[in-house]
Amino acid sequence: MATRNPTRKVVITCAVTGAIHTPTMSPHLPITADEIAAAALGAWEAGAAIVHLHARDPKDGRPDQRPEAFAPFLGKIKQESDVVINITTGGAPTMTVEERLKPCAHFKPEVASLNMGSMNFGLYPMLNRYKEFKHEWEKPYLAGSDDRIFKNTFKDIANILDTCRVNGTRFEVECYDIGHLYTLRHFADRGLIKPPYFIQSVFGILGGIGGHPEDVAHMKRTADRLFGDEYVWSVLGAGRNQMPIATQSVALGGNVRVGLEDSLWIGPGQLAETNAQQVRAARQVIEGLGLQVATPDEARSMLSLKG
Ligand code: KMH
Ligand code: ZN
Repeated sequence: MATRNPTRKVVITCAVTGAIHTPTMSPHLPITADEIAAAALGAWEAGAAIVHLHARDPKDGRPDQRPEAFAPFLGKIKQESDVVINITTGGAPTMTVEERLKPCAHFKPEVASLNMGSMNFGLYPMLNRYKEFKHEWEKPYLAGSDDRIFKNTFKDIANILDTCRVNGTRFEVECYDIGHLYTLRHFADRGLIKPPYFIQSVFGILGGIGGHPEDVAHMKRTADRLFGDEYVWSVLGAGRNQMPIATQSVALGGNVRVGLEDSLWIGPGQLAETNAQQVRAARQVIEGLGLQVATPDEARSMLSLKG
């Protein structure tokens, strides 16, 4: 990956709601289709080239992977913007891979996420921060992560690749640890995924690599060694890691992902009220370093998307 290019554009991805945080944790978490559409459009207006999307059940905010749950906000976002649509195939760690694949198979987006390994995904430490939960499902969902595996076997990964790539969908390759880079190399060597690889390195999930600057540097060094100039690097830092890691990535030649899926915060003890706020904060970092944010079409060309 070329690191010193003063004219390069930086791609901001915004993951607007996800499946990690629950409604009790923030009144600003987008839940309904209208809220998800407004969050995605606000992020695009603020400078995000890509929006990474999950759906939720509007009744209680639980993760919902039915294509019918995605349809209303996808329609609106496509009608009102040219932002790149990225649909999750991770869904929630409680879902089967078959369930997780449905919206990508149905909507054939430009980008889909692809999680590169089975892992522990520790949400249970968050339990202690809340005395009461708004909805019944939240507590067992968080507590259950103590004994739950986010399942992404080699067969699952091949299944997701095969199902989505026939539609021209390309992948946001989510790497939560160094081993996941080697798994990507394996699938690239099998010819199931083609460059440029869009590597989304995930830092600070309990069960994956930490959020220390050395972790970020090690991830990048390893990706450089395995993929040379055939990859586009992006990072996401969970929770309080979000902006420090975004800053490190931009300084090292990378791209950034922000959004309420990854962090509910805009500063210490201060909840982000919108996704756009986090996009603006990332943009400030990028422009502060003398760089520019990529438009959706520039991101399409950098990532060889179908458009
Ligand atoms: N929630 C993130 C840590 C997915 O949707 O496929 C990773 C993610 C997974 O976005
Ligand atoms: Zn996601």
